[in-house]
Amino acid sequence: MTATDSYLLLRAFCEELGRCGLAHACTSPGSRSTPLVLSLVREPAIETWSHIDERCAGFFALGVAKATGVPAAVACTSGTAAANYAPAVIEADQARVPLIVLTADRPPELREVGAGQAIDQLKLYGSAVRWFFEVGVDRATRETLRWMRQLACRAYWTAAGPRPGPVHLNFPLREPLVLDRPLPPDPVRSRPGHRPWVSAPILAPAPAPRRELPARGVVVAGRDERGGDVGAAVARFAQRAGYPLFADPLSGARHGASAIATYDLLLRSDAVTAAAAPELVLRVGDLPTSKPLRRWLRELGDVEQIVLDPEAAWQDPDAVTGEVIAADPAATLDAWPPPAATDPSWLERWQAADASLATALDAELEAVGGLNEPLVARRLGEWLAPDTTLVVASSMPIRDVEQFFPAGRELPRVLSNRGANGIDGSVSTAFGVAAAGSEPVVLLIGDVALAHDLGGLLATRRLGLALTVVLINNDGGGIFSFLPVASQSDAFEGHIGTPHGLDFAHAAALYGAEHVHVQDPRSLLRAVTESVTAGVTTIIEVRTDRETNLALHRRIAQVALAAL
Ligand SMILES: Cc1ncc(C[n+]2csc(CCOP(=O)(O)OP(=O)(O)O)c2C)c(N)n1
Ligand SMILES: [Mg+2]
Repeated sequence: MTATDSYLLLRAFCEELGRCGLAHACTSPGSRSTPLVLSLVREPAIETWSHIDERCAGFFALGVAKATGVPAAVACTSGTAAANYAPAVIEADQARVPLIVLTADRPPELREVGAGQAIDQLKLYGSAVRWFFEVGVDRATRETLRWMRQLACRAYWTAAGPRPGPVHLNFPLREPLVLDRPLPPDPVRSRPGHRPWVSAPILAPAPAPRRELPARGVVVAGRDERGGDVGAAVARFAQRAGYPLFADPLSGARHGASAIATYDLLLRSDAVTAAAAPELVLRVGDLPTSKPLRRWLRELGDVEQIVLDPEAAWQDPDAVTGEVIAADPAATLDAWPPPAATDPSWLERWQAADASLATALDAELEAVGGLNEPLVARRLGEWLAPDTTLVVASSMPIRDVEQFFPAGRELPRVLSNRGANGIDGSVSTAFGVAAAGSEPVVLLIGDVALAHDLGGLLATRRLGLALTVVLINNDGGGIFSFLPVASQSDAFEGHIGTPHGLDFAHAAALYGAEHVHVQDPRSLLRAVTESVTAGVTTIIEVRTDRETNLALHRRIAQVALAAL
């Protein structure tokens, strides 16, 4: 294997990735990966994004793939560099996001003999990948070049579906790692008309057979980030069927007359749940985060619960689902005839409760004055234009968005790493979303999550990307104040709450971003608008207090119950 062999094979490989539809790849610096990285950079169909930190690169590619629905690639050198992709690979697996991981490795003669930067990279990500392949060291012949083209297509189509996810190809590469002569033309001609060597398009699963619907059903819609027509179809169906719709903002279905935005608060009321038992629950997408919703589903007893999932994923921690329908959700819902016998009072009761709760909620949040965590989530839902993408970090931000976001057709697109619920990589994911399109991207994030992925901010200076970061800084993990561990005062603050006292203005300065403190809704709106219109990365910091936030959430729940 000479450098010419490596580069001939990798050029064919990258060309095929581009022909399949891959448009973005993240690279990280290193020596062993040189042929891989240079081949990606030299492929005209692929835009490359350079990252120093492979963990950031992994999450950035995840953001690109989420935003576009198309596989994105990452390429790095051997050793711990490859291990740094693990969190993003795991998230991609659980959230079903297509990712192509390309790691450079030492050739066989340099493994397990004390050579530098050599670790066991075979099946490094375990069962988190849809496919692992050790590429091997080969001469570039007509046969191996054809095979390389096929390999690229197989990696692409395996990542793309039918159940999207990560694939890992490990490339042993031998020195010399750079060319000392011009690369000859490929003896194998690529397919005419820019077609890939192999096409294996994912066909939508067939719509499921229809069946009779009861008068009183409920639709639950969870995370579906693929940007297709599922959310709109869910909202249409719920309206046609006269069913209340509990749609998490990540579902794209939180609109229409059936949408019950306050379901998280509503379902805490025993009075409501006792008086309004459904005959059927139809679920689409992942299970929403809301604990009251999950408890309600668990306690419904014999009520029939059906899950519509194109890949028949088992999303049912409480073992309440009676049927999983592996079908195209949008086509199935659109074809489903409404119930023969309807009961208009069923939906009306939910709508009335939702309306009175929304009024009580707004009154309570206004009465507090200034800014607080629920209000930030609610106002972002009202203010952000529908062409904006809101990336929401795990912990309280995603919970507040689910609980306090309004319902409406004009909501921004909402994305969040809820496959494995990590607080890692949020900044990088948001920059990846920004890289994939030209529309504004806003990130709602807590201080611990921001501290975790501060390095992700490097994308603004090095890659020229803009992100509006709305930072809820309660100096620690506010979520833990809600949990029983908060009573363990000997270790709580030091090891769970983890206040850090960081002044994020320094981080902004280091990475060439703007930083501003805001304390009232008007300044928040102004700062967000300015950052979005100017296309300047800005950390807009809202200071809150963990104890006050806990008390506010409890009060809101009480006020809500009283309003019912
Ligand atoms: C990678 C990772 N490490 C640890 C956790 C556990 N965890 C969940 S929430 C949280 C605290 C997050 O704090 P912050 O981002 O400030 O949000 P807040 O809770 O204050 O809303 C932690 C450490 C996790 N989910 N992911
Ligand atoms: Mg916090």
